[in-house]
Amino acid sequence: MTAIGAAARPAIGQRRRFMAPSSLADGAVAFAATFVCNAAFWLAVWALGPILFGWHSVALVSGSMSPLFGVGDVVVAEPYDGSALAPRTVIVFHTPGSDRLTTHRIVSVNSDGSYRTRGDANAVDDSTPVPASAIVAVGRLRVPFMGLPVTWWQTGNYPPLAATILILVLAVFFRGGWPRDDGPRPATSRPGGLSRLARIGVVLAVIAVVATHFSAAAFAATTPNGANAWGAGTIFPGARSSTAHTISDASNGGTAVNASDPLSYSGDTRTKTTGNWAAAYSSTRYFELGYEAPLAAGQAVSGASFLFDWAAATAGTTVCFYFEVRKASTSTVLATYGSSSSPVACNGTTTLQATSTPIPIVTTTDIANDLAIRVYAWHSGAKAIVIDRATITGSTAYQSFVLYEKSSTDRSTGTATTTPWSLSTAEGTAYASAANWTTAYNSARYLSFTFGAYVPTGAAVTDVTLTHTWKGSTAGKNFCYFIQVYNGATLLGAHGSSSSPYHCDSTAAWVTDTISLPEAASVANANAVTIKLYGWNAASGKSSHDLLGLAVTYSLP
Ligand SMILES: [Ca+2]
Ligand SMILES: [Ca+2]
Repeated sequence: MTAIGAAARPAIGQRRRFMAPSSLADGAVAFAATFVCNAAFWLAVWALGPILFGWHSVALVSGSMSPLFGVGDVVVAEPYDGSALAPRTVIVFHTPGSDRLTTHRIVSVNSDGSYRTRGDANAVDDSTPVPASAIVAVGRLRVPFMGLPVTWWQTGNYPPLAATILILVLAVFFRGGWPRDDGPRPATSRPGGLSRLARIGVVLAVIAVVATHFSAAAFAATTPNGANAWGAGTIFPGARSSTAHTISDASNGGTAVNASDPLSYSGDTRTKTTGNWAAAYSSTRYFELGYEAPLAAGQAVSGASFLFDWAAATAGTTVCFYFEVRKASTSTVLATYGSSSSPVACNGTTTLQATSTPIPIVTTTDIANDLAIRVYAWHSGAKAIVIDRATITGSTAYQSFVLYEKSSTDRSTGTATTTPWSLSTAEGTAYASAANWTTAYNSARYLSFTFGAYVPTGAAVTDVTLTHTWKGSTAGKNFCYFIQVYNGATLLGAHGSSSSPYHCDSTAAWVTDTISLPEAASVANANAVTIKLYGWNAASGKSSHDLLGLAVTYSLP
């Protein structure tokens, strides 16, 4: 081995193949080369060694997990044993609809046991839930840079790959210092060590393995997908819920009265009037809607639009608006349509004006299932506005859909008032029958509730369940009811009867009934459920209905 600082001046007339540098430079070269060799060796051990024990080494070829994991990093992952995983765990899983694998982080656990995932750098969750059966491994260790040769190889980026190979070869070659011919050289660089030539051969062999076999085996099957939406594909079994927004109230025994959600349908003479707005735009005055989440996750959405029908409440004034699309769960602004200086529309009359504004930010059902719309309006007369409809429409590969509100917050005055849609949640804001019930069953007295259509064409429907939270008017006096289930005018089934009510309760406290509706377990029926509720009240009082939800369990291969 050429000792550092041991270079001797060659005899006069002796030719030298290499120009001998100074001792200091010679030592620097040896140090740098040794450092590169050792760093490469130990990184390789950490990145590849676990494979010998059945673990996985995953080269990241996208930045979807940055900043913690960068392109070219290797994630060393332990084989998945099927146990329950907690949010924030990094997992390697089969990409839905693809033979590729993805490395992303668990965001939450779905009710059906599947996992919602997201790349750390992505703004939204992955569109398709990940079932446990699709999980390959659980990330345990990050090894920086070791996957870079693979990413270069796979992306055809050969210059840095060639440069890296050259650097490694030179590092091995110069690891013992600057080569000289100033004396007899030992056969090995050190006792028991490899010759430089042999070490170069080893490095080239390792690189060849990494670039070919490694990318084809250990890494090729683990190519992450940086995208967060995989488009339409398998719909995993699961229950998706919606609530009734259409109410027809015949509790008085006469003509049924439309008592539907004022914000869900246009031209139905049912509107919501806000408070008084300011004459100019104010960032603290808005009307915000949160929407229900009735769609199966993981589907691509096209043609999403916000339908907003409104008018000034006072003649001779002008009202303008623009809006933000927000992620309901975090209130993060996803996109803004229009602005205070360039409104989406202005209306100078008290005649309802319909607007339909495309919201292309809604590209997946995951986004659609977590939506809020914040409408900023201003009114030249600082008066109220009237809203006839505020819904979202769109399409998946299987169907078109309409999203209805879950609740609305009116902050037109600068002070917020939140009003849940009465039937959307069981929180005490309830729908009360328009009239007092009679003390005995009367076939002309009923409430009718109709649900939206959200089950994809072709789905296998395995369960339909109605959840009904209700109470009577007076403690000590029974309120009784039974229901009939319709598809349009077609009676599908009944639960209870006038002689054998489905449920009677005299506590005047909230009661929740969970009613299985096997007669509605088809796509056609589940998409057209109307519940007709016949009631009678020993106190001759009203009834209150706090939640009327329909959960449909289905899957689609
Ligand atoms: Ca309306
Ligand atoms: Ca309620």
